[in-house]
Amino acid sequence: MKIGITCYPTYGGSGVVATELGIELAARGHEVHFISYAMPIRLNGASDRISYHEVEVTTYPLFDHAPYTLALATKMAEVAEEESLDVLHVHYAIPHSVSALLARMMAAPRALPFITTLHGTDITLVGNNRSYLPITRFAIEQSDGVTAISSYLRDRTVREFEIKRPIEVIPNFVNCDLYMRAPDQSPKARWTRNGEPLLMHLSNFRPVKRVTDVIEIFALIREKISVKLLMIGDGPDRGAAEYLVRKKRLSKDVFFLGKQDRVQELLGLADLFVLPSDAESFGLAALEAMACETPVLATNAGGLPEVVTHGVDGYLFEPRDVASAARFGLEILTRPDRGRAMGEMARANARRRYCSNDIVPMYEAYYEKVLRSTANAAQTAR
Ligand code: GMT
Repeated sequence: MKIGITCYPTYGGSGVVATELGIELAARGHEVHFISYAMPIRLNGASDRISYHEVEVTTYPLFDHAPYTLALATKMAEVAEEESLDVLHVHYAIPHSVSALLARMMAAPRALPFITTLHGTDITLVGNNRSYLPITRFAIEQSDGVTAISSYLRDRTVREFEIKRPIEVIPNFVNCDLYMRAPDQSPKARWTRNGEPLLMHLSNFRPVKRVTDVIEIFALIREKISVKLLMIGDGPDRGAAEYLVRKKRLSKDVFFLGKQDRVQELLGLADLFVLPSDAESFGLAALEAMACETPVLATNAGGLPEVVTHGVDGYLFEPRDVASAARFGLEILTRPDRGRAMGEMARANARRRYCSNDIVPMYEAYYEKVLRSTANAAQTAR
């Protein structure tokens, strides 16, 4: 198939999923065209079956806000025509599904079906805003196919947006051959001494991630044992987290690494991964850690209980309950045998339920289903 993919190319889970999907689809022989305003992170030079088409947004003094949605729609229609695309697959509903809808109309009478994958904040935060809700609902209903990355997100979308059309759950995935425990644990010595355990957090440091709670949890654990923390990623709340570290006099124990490309090499060194988000439709970073045999301490929020099994491959706690989180964390870190056993279960569960080898064929089958029903509908209309 010839597939056009649009996503936010910046540091966010939906962009990562879209990019990994494109890479996996290309490896399986499909031709993939990324259409976005910047090259997605993790994409550079991935495959010669992947092309990147940049959307240029022209500004004009009259425009307070450059109309990206329109420039994207135009680019989608152009690429579809020039590259004979079979299908467009947009990740994150706003505004991508609206652009795809316009592109489909521009391409007519040529068929250009589009699939929208819902990732989370497009529904739970942004889409729920009154100014976006009606158009998001409209574009979801108009999509030729809609998928959600967890049952939680599917159910919430149907309930809150009163969606009538079917939404298929195709969960996020991880490449289990790439994400695995580092056989050589020596790089850990860059941050730890004398076998100290290492905690890790990875996110885009947006308010919903509660990065200051990571520091609070770490501080409570640090009161009891000698331990270190790596904070990976960047975003609006990094400053608040760094300030809290200084205030709590933990600067020698906490390391902020900023954005990292090869996170699998770091996650495989951790003894515990911490994700205290207020909301999380899936929690891709938790899954990536699990594939690396790292047990997870996460909130009992959104889709996270679909990923982490409490007491088996990690622990779940109520959002903002940092005291319980620290207690669970200490249980793992003070009993390394228990931590290792949970880590092994984490990898086994990630492999069994969320390996790219099993999930990517679900997308292929879904594309084929959508293409078949579009072709049938066109035939009936003739
Ligand atoms: O979490 C974010 O701020 C980024 C956001 C995105 O769309 O880029 O992440 C969402 O999509 C990820 C990939 O499907 C999920 O793993 C995250 O759980 C989801 N974030 C939230 O629901 C807050």
